[in-house]
Amino acid sequence: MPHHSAPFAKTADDAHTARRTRRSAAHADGAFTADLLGAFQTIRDGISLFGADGRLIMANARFACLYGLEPTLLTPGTSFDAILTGMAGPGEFKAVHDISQKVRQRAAKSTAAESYVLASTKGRVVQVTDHPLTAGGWLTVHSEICVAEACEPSVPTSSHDPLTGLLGRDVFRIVLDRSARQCTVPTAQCKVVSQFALVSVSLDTLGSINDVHGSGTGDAIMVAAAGRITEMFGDGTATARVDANEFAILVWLGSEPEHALARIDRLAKVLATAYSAAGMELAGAFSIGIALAPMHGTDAETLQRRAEIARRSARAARRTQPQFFNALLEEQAAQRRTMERDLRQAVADKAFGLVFQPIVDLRTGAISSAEALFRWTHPELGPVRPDVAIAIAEETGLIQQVGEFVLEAACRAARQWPQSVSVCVNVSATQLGNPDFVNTVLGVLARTGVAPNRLMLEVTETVLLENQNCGTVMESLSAAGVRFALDDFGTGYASMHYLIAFEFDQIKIDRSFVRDLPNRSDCQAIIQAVVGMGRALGKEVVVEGVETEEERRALSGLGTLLAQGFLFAPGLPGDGVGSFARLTHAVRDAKWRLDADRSAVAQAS
Ligand code: G
Ligand code: G
Ligand code: MN
Repeated sequence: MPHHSAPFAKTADDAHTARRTRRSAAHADGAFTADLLGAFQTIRDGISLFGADGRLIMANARFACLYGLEPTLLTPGTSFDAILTGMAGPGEFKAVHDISQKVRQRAAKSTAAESYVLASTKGRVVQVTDHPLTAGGWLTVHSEICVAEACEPSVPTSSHDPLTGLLGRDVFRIVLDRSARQCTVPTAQCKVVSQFALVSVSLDTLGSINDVHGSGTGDAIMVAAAGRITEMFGDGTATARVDANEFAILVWLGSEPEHALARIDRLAKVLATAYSAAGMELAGAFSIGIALAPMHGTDAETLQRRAEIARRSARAARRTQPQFFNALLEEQAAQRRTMERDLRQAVADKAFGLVFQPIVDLRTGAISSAEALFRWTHPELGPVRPDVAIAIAEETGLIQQVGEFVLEAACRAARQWPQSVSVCVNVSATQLGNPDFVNTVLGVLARTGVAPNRLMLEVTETVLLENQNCGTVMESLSAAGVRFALDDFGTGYASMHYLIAFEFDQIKIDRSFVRDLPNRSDCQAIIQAVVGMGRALGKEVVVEGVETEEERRALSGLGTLLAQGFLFAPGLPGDGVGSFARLTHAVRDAKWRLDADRSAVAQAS
């Protein structure tokens, strides 16, 4: 037992006290021990005190009662092993043997208190906290967190989640509460800090797994994931299922925090490997967030909130590696809450705008259609990125209203344009998955008097992937004459399957293929192939993100007919008097260059 420099040994008096404590613990001398034991008997928690030799110095009656131990085992001098055997027996705390090794190691090395959780097969859950002693040995506090039968109304009776067998939400909250209270912030008097990590894990694709493969498959994956968590953190670590698709793990960092954190990293990899369920190999998308105590919080609520903020940020960035909490994330989360609140008001006030970006026919320079792009300027935060605003609208259930606003405003603008020019509107997963969307679209078309074939709905592959109802909604709308574009083609799965499974009229090649196009023979080859495929399938092909004259010229050589990008025009106001003239005016320069190009070719030949 290494003697860490006791923070008490400062004055002669302190040194004397420390020496005396050491001597008392070591010798367990009669009167002093009896006094302590008397005091211990009045405490609600079980208390046990072991010496450096691994033998019992004293334990209170509550300790014996919690684990159903024979009273004879409480005799001073009983070995730790004998008591563990007793615990595994009548009280049925089977896991105790797994942790005994760890307890000894901790007692030998650690200077900080650490907790773990023991559960009996009868449903009793005990949170155990070891306090290593300066003199060697350890004092342990055993707090009952859940009882088999409700003898106290304040204690939850259902300790475990019935599906996964992990701890349930209420019990976990109590464990977290106690642990948070016990992890101390270092002060001048006490440098000993018990640190732990609260790990929040969610299976983000549980909903879609349930929808596609049935909830039995979703359950099977949750059970398998819980098994992988237990395998990695089975030794008394509190592991819980806290929501339908959410796990929580409380990991004590002890004297070697980097080991514990590496274990969490490994868990991320382990969870991400495929699951065999319903005769298939299925992957699950997990997100993991970590808040550290006491660094990120010293109460359960703060720690839970911050671990969740970290997890959501991992989710938003589609990171599979654990994300630690940091202050910037909290600021972003606060901004998001502000936006959520104010988006509601903006919906009520219809305080949004649209801009329209022309799609140009490269042969003539004429505008063939224009894409409506959503714009929202927050009163304090300024312009909000449309993908962020749309994501918030989806989460808050405001997407139907926002979507209808966009459709209506886009069609109202298109009514003022030439009949030959279509209007393109982006639609999100939640919109297209809702069967009511068919009537929303048809209603808007009827109200604005725009012909259905002048409306082109832009859909990304992710939308199709995340939603199973899309097919039927698209079929109904196609039957009514509405057209569809496959947006951002090439960035997702570039699945040829979608091109035949759904009725797309147009393919929009993502702008990433256009960057530096004149020097990229690989991108040229891809664009040429997609253009050829579009021609063969009878689908229009649009190249997005054309920014330079060189890119345009390279594209013309690849047989591309339609293009969109800042070279022609950015998004522009497209509504009101003279709106179309404004769009035409913007692309006039491009048209002029096109004509110049053509006459140069004529002169050369
Ligand atoms: O215009 P900007 O580049 O900032 O748009 C960023 C993203 O937001 C683009 O991917 C675009 O498809 C999306 N977006 C813009 N307007 C809308 C809209 O009205 N509905 C949906 N679902 N997405 C939009
Ligand atoms: O994902 P979607 O294709 O719907 O995205 C459209 C977005 O692309 C619009 O918000 C628009 O602002 C942006 N965009 C349009 N043209 C260009 C361009 O030439 N370069 C870049 N970087 N972005 C563009
Ligand atoms: Mn688009």
